Amino acid sequence: MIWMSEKDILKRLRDSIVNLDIEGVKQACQDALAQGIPPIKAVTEGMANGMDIVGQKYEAKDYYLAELVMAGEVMKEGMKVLEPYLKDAEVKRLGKVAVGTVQGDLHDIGKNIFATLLEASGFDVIDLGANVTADKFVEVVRDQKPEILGLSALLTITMTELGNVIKELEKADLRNQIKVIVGGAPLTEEYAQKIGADAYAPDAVAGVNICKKWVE
Ligand code: B1M
Repeated sequence: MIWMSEKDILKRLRDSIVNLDIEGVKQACQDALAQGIPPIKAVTEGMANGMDIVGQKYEAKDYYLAELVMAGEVMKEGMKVLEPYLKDAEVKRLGKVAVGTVQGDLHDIGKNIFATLLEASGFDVIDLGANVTADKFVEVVRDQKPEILGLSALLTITMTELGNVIKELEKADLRNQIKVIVGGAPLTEEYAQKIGADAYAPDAVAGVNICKKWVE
């Protein structure tokens, strides 16, 4: 590989997402690893920036749903290259976290990154996927007794579902047994407080740090 600066590789990662270029993203991820760029940086300062641009293009009607779908696939292919390097460490086990994207919401890329980083940090992760009902979250908290529940929502219309899950945990008398952390682009600290979550994570790294503090 021809030597490229970190800035150039991060730009290539971003652009290959924007250009919906699967081969390009895989190659750029491999080049990032070969050049010693931390894989999390390749995600957050490379590919995720591309996703933001895709989102802006979608709003501006330059891109349509097909391109959103494709961008999701391209980012997942990039993640496949990086994931083994995000989770290589043999680390002390820290506890159990159940994670999922709430009902009505199919966005799972940010939630998947959060889950991967949790595993890399030593948590056992129960990944419930996307479009998860409040009943399912309650059932898992009751039966599998994770210490932490991580809820993701990417749409303004599904944000309200976060509060609903917390209410259902209260109704089931389980709320005081678990810490609830919420994340996703439309959320804010204030919103998280309003719905009674224990924490809001602006990004996956911050989320994992909060979880680590809770179990320390
Ligand atoms: Co959609 N989508 N999408 N989409 N999509 C957004 C979210 C949108 C902002 C695009 C836009 O208009 N600019 C917009 C939402 C507007 C709004 O509600 N405010 C939107 C829309 C409108 C829609 C549809 C309604 C489109 C339609 O059908 N007409 C539809 C809804 C489907 C549904 O869910 N019911 C839809 C569908 C899709 C696809 C399925 C095609 C695809 C998702 C594929 C997938 O996830 N498997 C998709 C995509 C790719 C996007 C964008 C472009 C990228 C999302 C993404 O993966 N970002 C997005 C625009 C954007 O976000 N800029 C958009 C990268 C990812 C790393 O970031 O998920 O934010 P993110 O995760 C971050 C943090 O938020 C945080 O950590 C991550 C980084 O460290 N985080 C957590 C997230 N969850 C966390 C949980 C935690 C901790 C941290 O603890 C529990």
